[in-house]
Amino acid sequence: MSAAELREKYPRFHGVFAYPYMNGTLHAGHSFTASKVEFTAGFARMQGKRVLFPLGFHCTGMPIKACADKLTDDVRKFGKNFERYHEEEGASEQAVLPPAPTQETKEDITKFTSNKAKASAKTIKLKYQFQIMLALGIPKAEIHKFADANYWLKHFPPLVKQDMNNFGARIDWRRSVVTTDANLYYDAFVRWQMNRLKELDKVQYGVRYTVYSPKDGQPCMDHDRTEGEGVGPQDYTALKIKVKEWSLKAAEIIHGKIPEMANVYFVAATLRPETMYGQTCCFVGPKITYGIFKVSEGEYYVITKRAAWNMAFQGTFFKSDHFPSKIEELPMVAELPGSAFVGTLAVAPLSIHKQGVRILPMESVVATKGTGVVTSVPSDSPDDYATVTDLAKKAEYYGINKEWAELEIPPIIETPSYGNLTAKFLVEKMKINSPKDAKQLAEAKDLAYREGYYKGTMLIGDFKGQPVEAAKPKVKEALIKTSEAFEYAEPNGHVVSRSGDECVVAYIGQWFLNYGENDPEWRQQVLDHMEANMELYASETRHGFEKNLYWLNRWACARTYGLGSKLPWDPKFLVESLSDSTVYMAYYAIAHLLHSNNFGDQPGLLDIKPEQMIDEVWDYVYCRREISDELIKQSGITKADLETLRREFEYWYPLDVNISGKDLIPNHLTFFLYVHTALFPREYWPRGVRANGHLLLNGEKMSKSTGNFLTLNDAVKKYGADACRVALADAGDGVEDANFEESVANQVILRLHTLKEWCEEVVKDSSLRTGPSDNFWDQLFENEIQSLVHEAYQHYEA
Ligand code: ANZ
Repeated sequence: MSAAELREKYPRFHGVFAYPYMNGTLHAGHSFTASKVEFTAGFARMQGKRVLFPLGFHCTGMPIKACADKLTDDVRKFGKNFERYHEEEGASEQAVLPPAPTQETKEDITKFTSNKAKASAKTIKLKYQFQIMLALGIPKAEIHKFADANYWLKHFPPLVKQDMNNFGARIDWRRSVVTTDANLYYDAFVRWQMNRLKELDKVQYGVRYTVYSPKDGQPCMDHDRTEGEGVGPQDYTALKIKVKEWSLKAAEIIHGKIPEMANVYFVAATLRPETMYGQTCCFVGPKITYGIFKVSEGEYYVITKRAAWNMAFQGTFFKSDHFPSKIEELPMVAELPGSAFVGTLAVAPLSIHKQGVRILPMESVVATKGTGVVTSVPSDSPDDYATVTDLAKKAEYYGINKEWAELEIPPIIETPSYGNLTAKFLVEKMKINSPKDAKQLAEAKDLAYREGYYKGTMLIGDFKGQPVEAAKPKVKEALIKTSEAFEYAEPNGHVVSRSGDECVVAYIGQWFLNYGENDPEWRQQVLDHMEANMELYASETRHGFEKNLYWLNRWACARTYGLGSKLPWDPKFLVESLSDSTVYMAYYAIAHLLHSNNFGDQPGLLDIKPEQMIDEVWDYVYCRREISDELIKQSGITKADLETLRREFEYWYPLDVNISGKDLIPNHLTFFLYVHTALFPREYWPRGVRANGHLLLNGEKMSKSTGNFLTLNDAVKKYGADACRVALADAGDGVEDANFEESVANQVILRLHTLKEWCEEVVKDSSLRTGPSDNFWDQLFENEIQSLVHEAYQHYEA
């Protein structure tokens, strides 16, 4: 009998929710998602289906390791039981700690949700990791054990299991596993995936700009961040404007710090290299502090420290195998305020003003953007036009020579709407009177940029006559070729890693999964499958996927820091947490045959050892690829056992539904579809995804720091499993936010209680009729019940 026939004859249901991360126990949000699988699984069982609802424990990635490392520091600093920590520093913090998910003794969590606690809790930041562990309800004497990352893997899974059991979930725990090389079977499974993806050219290597944490010494992707989700690298052209003659003040300060013969450059970050012909001066923020950094014996850059720190990871000061770890390692030779540079004469590449342009002050320079050095093109930048006009008008006030701000402004770009001096046109038309009109200037800048880029034609230079869109990259390339500029990138927003580090952009070699536009066939395959064969329950989910498939690009799939499985062909890297979690649902199908506990150190039903699970065995089980006798012999697994593994997989696959919060559509759920289509035969591609909204608690956002927070353990203790289940079922069904109302849970307790009492009374009531139930009223009753059953059925099916 074929697998399809078997599934037909013995219908089954396989549903999962994204396995939870083991740095804590489950909160009500997890439980909400879990309840969707739980209810679907329950319904499937009542329909007579065989049901698989498994749950694994995700341990891959940075957070556990980062917390463990912080605890190691805390123990070193304060002692094993933190006895050297001075209470008074933390006394006020203790008073408003968030609720304690693993604190077995605490019954009443309402005090944490009082408004008073909320208001003050907002301001609290727990400084040390051991304090956070205390807040999680870990007894003080136990906390030092968590300095060993592996201890987390032992500690949390049993608690999660207990909580889910108390909740009444019908999970098949024989299928459980912890990820990473803590379970060697799972480790082999991950290696197999990565090997096959590489063979299929879905995993590639390349050098690129990536948001990076200097402290962690590795890329910092969305999931590794506490701030700056979605922020990526912004590319600039860094233009080298060479100093010809220092201002008196600057000359004084740098005297003796830079060799006489060295070239010093003001490095300006620009997005519009094509306008460089029109530079008339170069701006610095007078109150911003700049550093002068040594690039080589004869070359120095004037930029902000922040920009230098980014450049440090892009090959400017250090090689990629010697990245610095502390900002003090930057080769800074002098530090001075922008005001000191005013009047300096410097040569701006491509500018028509060959004799040089002046460094001038601009109040609106942003210290945290680019290099803090802004080259001025008043023909095309409204900000620049407004500033030079103002400088010329109030030269005396600014302490500059008027003519420094009055260099000729040449036309650079012809545009249909604004003529050939776009900035002048817009500033005058919009009646912008001062460089301080920030809002209007931003609007003008946007108009100027768009008109110039899409409709402009070059009036000057080597690419005269060409559209700006075409000329821009060519000018950039030419400037880089002559070493008058180089590429510079920085995060286009503030990014903080989970380890608390301010991130930069690094230019580094990386392994990545080639999702997105660079493999259009792969992307189309996912789209087609989704449109034709998947149940997505809500149009928002479909749109979410479509949008993300269009947008999502290469994904860095390896890291150097954290927990995980090693990349088989480059073992200094670990597979990152979203990349080892794309097809684990297939692992559940056979997990119990391989091992009988989370760590895989007790054998499963087939008594196979992890090292026997060679890549070809996984191929045989999952991909309908045959295996040679020789390889069977090499693996040492019998043909019969191989067949058992395959049969088990082919019965439980394809997966019926993967349920998760909608925030996982842009990453986990999309990766899940991509990798399934790459590795498995079409018959085994997923059949459904259900995305749900975030769960609110009593109508407000759940958050540990505000105290509006409920763990599964708390909820079940407080209301009992049944009332919790009803309240979760009542919370909501769609993609919009759902709401767990504690008052509903309370009411349910009451109703269930009343119902129970009523049942007991009726059973006890000896005055009621006995005998066959066949008269008219019996039939009416029967009919009423049937129609309710029918109605319920339809709701479950929807
Ligand atoms: C030359 C130029 C010509 C520019 C032109 C614009 C128009 P966004 O889009 O906001 O990123 N800039 C660079 N660093 C800056 C800083 N720290 N503070 C203020 N302005 C800064 O803006 C990028 C542009 O803003 C850059 O491109 C630079 O001016 C300026 F017709 O360079 B431009």
